Amino acid sequence: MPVIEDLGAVISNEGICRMSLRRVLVVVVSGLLAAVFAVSATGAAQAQSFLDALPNAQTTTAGPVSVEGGLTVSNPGNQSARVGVGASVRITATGGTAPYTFTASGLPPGFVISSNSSHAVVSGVASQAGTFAVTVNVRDSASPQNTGSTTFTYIITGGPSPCGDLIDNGGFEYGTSPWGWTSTVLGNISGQKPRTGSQYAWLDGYGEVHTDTLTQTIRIPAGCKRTLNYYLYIESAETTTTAQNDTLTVTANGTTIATFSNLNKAPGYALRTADLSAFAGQTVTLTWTGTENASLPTSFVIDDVSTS
Ligand SMILES: [Ca+2]
Ligand SMILES: [Ca+2]
Repeated sequence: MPVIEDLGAVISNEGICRMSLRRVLVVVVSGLLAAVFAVSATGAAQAQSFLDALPNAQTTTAGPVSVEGGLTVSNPGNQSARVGVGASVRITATGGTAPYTFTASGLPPGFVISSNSSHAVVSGVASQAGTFAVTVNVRDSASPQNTGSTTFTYIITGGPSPCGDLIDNGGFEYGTSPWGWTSTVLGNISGQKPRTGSQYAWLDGYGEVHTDTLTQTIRIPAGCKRTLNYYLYIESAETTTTAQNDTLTVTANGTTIATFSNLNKAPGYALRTADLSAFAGQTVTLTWTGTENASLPTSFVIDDVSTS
């Protein structure tokens, strides 16, 4: 019987194979044909009794891959992902009659199944930690229709996302580590005010030729599109409305991501942001460089640095 030979090639797990085209239930044990019953309520009960009577009880459990009419569904194995981080896995159907229709149940919150005629993708950004038993069902285009399914476990782990705030000590309240800075930039310096807490970074403000720097090196995980946030207060004695005599340049690994000057002076701290998405997967040194000319001081005051 060529049909059964075909089945023997695709079944590696014990269980019941429903062959709707042939109208029989085939019981396979250890990959070998063990019994055949009619497709009916009576036949199914007989098949179950047959399996229950086998000495090894586990043979009554169907395997992770079901087969009907030669339709098989790939099993991707158990999956894992983190809350807040995108993940995806592909499920493929073979045999039967394409195109196929896929549905899923038991997906982790935040995940969906999408499919084309030959395969499906379970993907999303998990919103909840836990262990989720996922079942993917597939129907083919035969008449009568064949169905198959596969099950796997999705383990979602919580905790802080690796895409969270990558800046350490962004408010400068916990000493100076891991910041790099030129002399007298960091601390509770008389003459300016912190935005929060008691510490901040103060670049320049001398009214003479002078350069101050502030740096921190961060590691941006692959796939994490981050934005750099910081609060900047620019105070200047410069009165020109056209000349950038004193400047602040912000760089990421030497690439300029923001520039300011005495022309941007304004009362109070203002939130500034810069796109770091191009640096995903890299170790990035962020540098604020303040440069003054020979007269009329400009202060660049920074507090509450973060990434989001
Ligand atoms: Ca602070
Ligand atoms: Ca100046």
